[in-house]
Amino acid sequence: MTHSLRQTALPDLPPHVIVPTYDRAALSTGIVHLGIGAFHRAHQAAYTEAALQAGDLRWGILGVSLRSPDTRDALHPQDGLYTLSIRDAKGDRPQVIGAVRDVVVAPEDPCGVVAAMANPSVKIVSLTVTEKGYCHDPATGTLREDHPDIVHDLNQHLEPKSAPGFIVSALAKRRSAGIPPFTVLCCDNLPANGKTVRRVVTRFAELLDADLAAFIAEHVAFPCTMVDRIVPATTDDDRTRITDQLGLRDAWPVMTEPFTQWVIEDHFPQGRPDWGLLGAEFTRDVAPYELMKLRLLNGSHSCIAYLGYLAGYETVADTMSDRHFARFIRGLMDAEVSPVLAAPPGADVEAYKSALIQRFHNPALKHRTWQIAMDGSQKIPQRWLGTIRECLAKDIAFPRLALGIAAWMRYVSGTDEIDQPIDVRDPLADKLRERAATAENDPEKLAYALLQMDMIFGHDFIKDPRFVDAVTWALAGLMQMGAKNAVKKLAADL
Ligand code: CS2
Repeated sequence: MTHSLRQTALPDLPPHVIVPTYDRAALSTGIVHLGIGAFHRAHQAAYTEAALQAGDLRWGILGVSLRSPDTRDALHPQDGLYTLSIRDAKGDRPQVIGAVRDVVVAPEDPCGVVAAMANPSVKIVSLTVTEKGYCHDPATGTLREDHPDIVHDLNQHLEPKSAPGFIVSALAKRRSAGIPPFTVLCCDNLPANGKTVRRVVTRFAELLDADLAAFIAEHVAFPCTMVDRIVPATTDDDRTRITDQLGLRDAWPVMTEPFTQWVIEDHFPQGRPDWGLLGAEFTRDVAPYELMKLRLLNGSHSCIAYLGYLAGYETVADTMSDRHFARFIRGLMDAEVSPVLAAPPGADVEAYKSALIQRFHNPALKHRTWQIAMDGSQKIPQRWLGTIRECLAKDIAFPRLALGIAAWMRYVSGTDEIDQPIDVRDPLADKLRERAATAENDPEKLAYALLQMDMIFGHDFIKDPRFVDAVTWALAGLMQMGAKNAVKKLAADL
């Protein structure tokens, strides 16, 4: 029988596997991380691991799952250890990460989570709760005061459910105990993520207690970040392969690519780990890095997700191996995104785009189009609409982005091109499907029905006939000829 990965088994691992060499028993918890999914474990935890390896043991991580017990159930028996495997065509490069001291499940003990966040050793509360976890309106970036979790948390603020609820409750507890506030570090793909979270959190606090809100506005740091690493969901094949390589069973290893980037606004009044040891970059202004990443990487990803899914491709790499798709995506970057992108000073945008195309081709990553297609209503504004708004202002055509929106519309209608149901995961899925159903497969009606979703599109786009026409035209073409042919047609006009 294969034994499980755990602290006492580390000496049994093959020598090529990198393992924590610091004294894990001496770690203190300096970071509480909300939303301990695969992305955190492949990104921020790996940067923190480098600081721990260098001997700064103040930065152990307490992981919090806001919903499911799965990660805790997998990692708890493993003493928090898991394998991070960097994969490309050459194979796996496994490293066992020791930074996560423990994982707790918030709904099982919300007061316990608040208490842990209020512990004086905690200097940073970081978050990867996905776009929808902030309970905000994606078009405006403001708190949705009618969100059921927010309504709950305002009534029962000592036992919260939402990320803003936990942060405010823990900050209130620290304030009344005279403990300085932690830094709130958002690591999600939101526009101006630190500013957005500050807005959401202070508004939530304002609804509870005006003094507390003023305190947060004055004393809590919310640095902006740009995070980048492609991390597909772990598959059973990954589990089996890693267990074979380790000779120990890892219930939840995480797969990722060689590339990693983290650009951070350096504002941490309570200190931070030396994430620069793994190459994190510190800057005063994250905004241009974030725009470049959200619009080029994530914007392309979402096009690949909807169009690739409809074309019958399972993964990003499969989609990109269709040369028409590869040309289409490069065309999207060159002709629609780049011309309106304010790039970071000194950035080589051409090299960045070429590297992205290469990353998307990584055959070792089984990054499902369906995974990226999730939660489109929360992603579209920052990935596509900013670019389109600027294209409209400069009279630049955006047929590929219009086709991306059309594919999203088709996707959220819930039926694919061969009449099979689509498992649409989105907080607005029901609303989107209901609206789509009223359109009876008429492209004009469908475009109009969905563009009226002001939570996504705001109020301006629907009034601009250039936008409405471009999307309607793309949708009509998509419905008539299918995703593969629609992409092929646009791939030809570079
Ligand atoms: C992806 C991102 O699932 C998605 O929406 O676009 O998770 C993407 O892989 C990361 O942002 C890469 O840094």
